[in-house]
Amino acid sequence: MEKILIELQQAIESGETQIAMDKTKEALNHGIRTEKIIQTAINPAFKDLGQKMFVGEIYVTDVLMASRAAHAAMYVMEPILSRSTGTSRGIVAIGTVAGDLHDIGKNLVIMMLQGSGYTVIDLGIDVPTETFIDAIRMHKPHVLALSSLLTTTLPELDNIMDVLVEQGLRSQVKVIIGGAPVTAEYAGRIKADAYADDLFEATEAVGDLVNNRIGKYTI
Ligand code: B1M
Repeated sequence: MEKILIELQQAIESGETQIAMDKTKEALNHGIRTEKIIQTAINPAFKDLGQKMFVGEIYVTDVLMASRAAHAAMYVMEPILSRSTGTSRGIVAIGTVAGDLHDIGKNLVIMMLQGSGYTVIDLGIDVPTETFIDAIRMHKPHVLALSSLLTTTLPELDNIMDVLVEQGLRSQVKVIIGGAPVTAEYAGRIKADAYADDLFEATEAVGDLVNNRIGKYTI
């Protein structure tokens, strides 16, 4: 079983889309759970790629190929992760902040939220603040979920919080933030309502926010 996950990780890292899809199907057919596939193959693949990218061993194009392969693996898991439970438990508007093109983690969070019964409005990547504001006015989400993967785009989170206050919208929506450089401390500093480290924590936190509960990941 572990061999399939190692092969899946290798296929993602080398950007082999078809093999990534085949290995994901094989893993699921062997009864390996989606959580294990994400934690044991997808996450380590990008940890490794990140390190190689950092030292200049690989290039952005290599990482783009790997991202395509990861999305292909996620596509295979999507029907399971996003299996709806019927009526909506709440509305979540989500996007990656302006200047940031990373969406693999955001897309995993979306699948998990949908699978947990939330209606998700995906605003995409490189989302300008005005688009988040328009989405709040138009869709009246219970939760605004903001993803940032770059230290250079972290200030966008703070900026969005300020604009929410300026526009008189802060009390109408709960805000959760996440992404590799985001910390609970930072979430507290910008007065977000919750912070999550991964898709599982994000889903638990959204449940707490929608139900006005204080939870493990609420601030
Ligand atoms: Co980029 N990149 N990248 N990159 N890239 C990082 C983030 C980096 C750490 C790599 C490195 O140098 N070691 C580094 C950032 C350094 C920093 O800011 N401190 C970096 C850089 C520098 C860059 C460029 C500037 C490179 C360049 O052009 N020279 C450039 C910037 C482009 C831009 O955004 N403007 C760039 C580009 C890219 C690609 C386009 C090639 C590609 C993204 C493709 C895509 O997303 N479609 C890419 C990738 C893939 C990475 C790494 C290797 C992997 C990120 C990833 O997808 N991880 C990354 C290194 C790393 O993280 N180790 C890196 C897998 C994913 C499942 O995890 O996204 O962390 P993650 O999501 C998790 C959690 O963070 C959390 O849950 C998710 C699932 O568990 N989470 C949330 C995420 N959002 C959440 C929201 C929530 C809650 C939880 O609530 C709202």
